[in-house]
Amino acid sequence: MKKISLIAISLVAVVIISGFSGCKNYGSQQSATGPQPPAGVEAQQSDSPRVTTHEVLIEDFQFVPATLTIKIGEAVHWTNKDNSPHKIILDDGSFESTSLTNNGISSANEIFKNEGTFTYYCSFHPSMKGTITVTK
Ligand SMILES: [Cu+2]
Repeated sequence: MKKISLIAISLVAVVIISGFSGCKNYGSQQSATGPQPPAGVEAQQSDSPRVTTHEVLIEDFQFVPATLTIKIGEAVHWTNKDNSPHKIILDDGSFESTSLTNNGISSANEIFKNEGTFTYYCSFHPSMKGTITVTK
């Protein structure tokens, strides 16, 4: 019994540690298999080798870049670099992140499945705004 719970605890620890170290490790592990992304796309940093992920940093109470154009099926990954927590909410209500804690530890990921212009803001600081345009 003790052994089983020890294994469970260490599994949880592995999940937490790999979560904290970001998605970059994932990408390097799976490079041997799966189709290669088309040349010229942005760095792969998502859970899936096939999803192109665009990075948005939250720095000095701003989204950097504040405007972004992506294609349907691509993901946006927000990383909080501020000491203050932030929380991303899409104006249309289709996505709401958790409260992203300080110092770049916490991040959020969203895959955009529909074409359109999506505006978002920080629920803690509504003057922080960003726009994602999704094209075919
Ligand atoms: Cu904020």
